[in-house]
Order: sequence, then C-alpha cells, then structure tokens
Amino acid sequence: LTRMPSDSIPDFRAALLESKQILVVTGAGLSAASGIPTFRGDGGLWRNYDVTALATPGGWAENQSRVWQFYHYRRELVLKASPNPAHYVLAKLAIPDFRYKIAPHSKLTHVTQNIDGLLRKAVDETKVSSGVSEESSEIVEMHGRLFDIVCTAHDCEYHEAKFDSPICPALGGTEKILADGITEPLVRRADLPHCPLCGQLCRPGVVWFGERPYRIKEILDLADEADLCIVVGTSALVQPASKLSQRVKDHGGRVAVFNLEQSNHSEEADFLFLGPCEQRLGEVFG
Ligand code: BJW
Ligand code: ZN
Repeated sequence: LTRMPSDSIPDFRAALLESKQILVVTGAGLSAASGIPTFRGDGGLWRNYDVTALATPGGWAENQSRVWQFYHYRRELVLKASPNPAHYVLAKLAIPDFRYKIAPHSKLTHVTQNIDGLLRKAVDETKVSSGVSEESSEIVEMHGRLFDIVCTAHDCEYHEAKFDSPICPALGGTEKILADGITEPLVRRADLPHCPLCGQLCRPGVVWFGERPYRIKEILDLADEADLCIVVGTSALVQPASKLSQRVKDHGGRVAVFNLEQSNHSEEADFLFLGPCEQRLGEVFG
C-alpha cells in the first residue's frame, strides 16, 4: 500500500501547531532564486568542469590553482547576491516571536548544506528590521562556509572568515574567464592564499566528498529528537544530509518536502509542496 504525500496547507499547519522540535534541512535550491547555481542539473558546470568533481579532495590534489579560481568565482557571485523570499520565510521561523504564531510550542534548528551564508544574512537582517533582540535559532552550516579560509597543514589550527575579494591578488579578475577555448590561467602555488601562522597553503573552509561534515554528532542528535523535518531545495542525494529526514521518520516524526520537482525519497514524505520554494514557502507559512 502506497500513501501519497499531502499538499494540504491546513493539514500542514495543524502538524506545525503540534510540533515541539523542528529540524529544517536546506540545500542549493534555496539559493537558486538568489542567482546561485545548484550542483546537479542545470548550472552544474563551471568552465566546462563538473562542479561536483571540483568539490573533492581529488580535484584539489589535481589542480589547486583551478579549485581556488572556482571558489574565487563563487565568492564574487555570493558577495553580489542577496537573500531571496525563501530565505526570509525561513529566517522568520528562526525567530521565536514569529515562529510562535504558527508553532507555539516549538524549538527549531536550521541545518544547511549551503556555504553561501545567505540564510544567516536573512536572519540578521530580519532581526534588525523588526527590532528583535532575542536569540534566534541556531544555523548549522554542515558543509562549511564559502568565506572561511583553512590551513592545509595537519598540525595547524588556522581557520578564519575572510570576506575580502580577491582573497589574494593573483585571483583577481579570473572570475571573468568563463568561455570555452580560452586558455585557463595558472595561478602559481606561491601566489595562492597561505597561512599567516605556519606559511602552508590554505584552502576554502568547505566540506568536500569523503570529508566529515561539521557538527555531525549534533545534527544526528537533532534528527533523533525532531518531530517535524522540513526539507527545502535539496536533491537529497548527498549523505549524511540526505539521511536526516528518514531518521526523523524512523521514530515517528513527520517530513515535509519543498522542491521544484520530485526529488530523492520525496514520495515518502508526509507533505510535499512542489514548485519554487521562493513562492511555496510564502504560501504555506503565510
Ligand atoms: C529547487 C529550486 C527552487 C532548484 N525551489 N527547489 C564514495 C566516495 C566518497 C564518498 C562517498 C562515496 N559514496 C558515498 C559517499 C558519501 C558522500 C555522498 O553522499 N556521495 C553521494 C554523491 C553518493 N558524502 C560525503 O562524502 C560527505 N561526508 C561523509 O559522508 O562523511 C562521512 C561521515 C558521515 C557521518 C559522520 C561521520 C563521517 C560529505 C559531503 C560533502 C558535499 N560537499 C558539497 C560541496 C560543498 C562545498 C561547495 O559548495 O563547493 O556540498 S557537494 C554539493 O552537494 C554541496 C551540496 O551541499 C551538496 C548537496 O547538494 P544539494 O544542496 O542537494 O544541491 P543539488 O544541486 O543536488 O539539488 C538542488 C535541488 O534543489 C534539486 O532537487 C532541485 O530540484 C531543487 N531546486 N531550484 C525549490 N527554486
Ligand atoms: Zn597553518
């Protein structure tokens, strides 16, 4: 017997009223309307490279100049981008004053796979514009942050947020080179970012395939406690993020998926709201 997910807004609202622990898991589709390309499907290429191959330890080992140019390109893109309506709806959920109107008994945690910081930015802006000083929900950025710089030396702890761009002079302007048939610039290793503490090469503070996501223990504990998991704009193909909603279901919690289209396991969700999340979230959360 198969049961179809519901798209009833009143039924979802009733589930929200009952929720005590809400876990919101977000992915690249959340930032699509801000002009940030997703990883799979359209926009999964940069200079004809598959971006999921660049975001690997192997891609880094093969060509650090190329990987740094890729992240420099994305830093430039995100610096010019703004949160979209989907970020602002999720930002309001993070602020108790707003959340209590639809889920009066709830705690909520945001776990995002996105490295762009736009959800955090939307929360900060919403707090300022609404004059809220109370503490907002935690945002766990499990795949790191685009603007963090980390030392590659195993015995060095250097890890710092740096928003200046270019992050080193040699990367400046390389973001404009996108077309085929143009020789790829080579940025010499010595001209890439280096550690101010030990002098070794630095890399972006993001999580590549085969690496351990940040705060994973905390995230799994949250999934074990949540009675409602809201999954927004992720293909749910990358572990361990893709496993969180199942973990919530395993102990009787409910799952609501917001996605442009059917995604991995979305037919197993209790609620499914198809369409652009920048529209659907506003409709559903009002
Ligand atoms: C919209 C929309 C709109 C669009 N509105 N929706 C073999 C070798 C090595 C590893 C593995 C292996 N087999 C399995 C693994 C594990 C691996 C994995 O899962 N691989 C699979 C691909 C098979 N996972 C890992 O390696 C992870 N680490 C790990 O498992 O460690 C072990 C461990 C676990 C637990 C405890 C202890 C140890 C690490 C994964 C790191 C992923 N890194 C990246 C790059 C981050 C840095 C960067 O950005 O450059 O993370 S890859 C990329 O995928 C990025 C994303 O966060 C992640 C997920 O992508 P996301 O967000 O789902 O985006 P898309 O593009 O896939 O989907 C977009 C969705 O939005 C689509 O569904 C659209 O329909 C939708 N959409 N517009 C609503 N407007
Ligand atoms: Zn160092």
